[in-house]
Amino acid sequence: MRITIAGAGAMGSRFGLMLHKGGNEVTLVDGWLEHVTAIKEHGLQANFNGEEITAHLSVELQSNISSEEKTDLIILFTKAMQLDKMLQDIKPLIAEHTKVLCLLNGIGHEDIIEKYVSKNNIFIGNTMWTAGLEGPGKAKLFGNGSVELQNFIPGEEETAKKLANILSASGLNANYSDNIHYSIYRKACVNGTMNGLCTILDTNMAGLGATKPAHDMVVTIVKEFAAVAKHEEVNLDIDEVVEHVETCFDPETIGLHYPSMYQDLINNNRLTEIDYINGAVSRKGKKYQIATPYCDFLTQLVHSKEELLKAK
Ligand code: NAD
Ligand code: AOT
Repeated sequence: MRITIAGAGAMGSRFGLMLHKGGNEVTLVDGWLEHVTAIKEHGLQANFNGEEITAHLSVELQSNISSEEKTDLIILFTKAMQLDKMLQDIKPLIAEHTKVLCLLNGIGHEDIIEKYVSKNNIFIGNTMWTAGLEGPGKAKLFGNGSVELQNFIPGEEETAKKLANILSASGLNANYSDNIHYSIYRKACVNGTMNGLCTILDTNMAGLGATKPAHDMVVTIVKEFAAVAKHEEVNLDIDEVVEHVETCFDPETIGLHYPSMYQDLINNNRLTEIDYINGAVSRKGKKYQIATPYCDFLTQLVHSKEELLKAK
């Protein structure tokens, strides 16, 4: 299967590497020149569960995509604010049969994807895998994860199940979901609590979980997400979601992970996805006349920190 990873940073590298090891013909596409050059020259290097490995993957700069290279499956793994430009740049890869799977964190990416891809070819989901980059061409990958995905419109269930099987055959532990909007909101609650709070408090998930106010903050934020989701006919089970979020505190599993927002702002001085997570809930709250004070405040705090650090 010809698979293109559109956005080959930390997560794109993980998925690209695992799908390549699983025997697929994988091409990484990215806009970061130093990263693309490093992979071209030395292969994708990774510390993969403690072992140093190198994978010689095909890689292209997104501004160099030509119209002859149609692909079977595109997995989108940009940061949310890079998604529209990526889709514009990879238009030549999209044939009539090309499936597009979006696994970004955050809510509402389908509004952008629909501008470039016919609805029957769009698949949406989320992932509990994690990843980090140590520098251009070098990924750090540890722990376990899973993927949930579904067809965007009815009628493509069998294809969605096949896609899940393709990912699972490479160890990505993917499952078809019959209620992906629930699953996306449930994962957004993980990011809506961990990402902003760890970034502001300068800690990893285990560190946040070890503080006394963590539980109350998690409950309050999850309730805000749930109130907004309810307006979209997604009825989150608040207690279950809080429990799910709090499993991430465990230092024996993924508690030592610094969320991608922390990696962006604190490690790399980059702008964050806050507007697509807590900021999205704040905007929806205003539209639906639901108060979301913790999401509003956390969004403002992260934006202030972006300004103070002159993030780009
Ligand atoms: P990433 O920032 O590592 O990669 C996204 C893009 O940014 C790539 O094009 C990459 O090349 C570029 N980039 C990365 N570091 C850069 C740097 N220092 N300078 C210039 N460009 C750079 O993003 P990611 O962490 O792989 O996340 C992709 C999506 O997956 C996001 O929506 C994220 O929220 C989500 N996600 C991330 C994780 C995680 O553990 N990292 C887990 C689950 C979901
Ligand atoms: C994460 N992390 O989603 C993944 O870093 O943005 C991120 C992210 C799975 C479980 C817990 C946190």
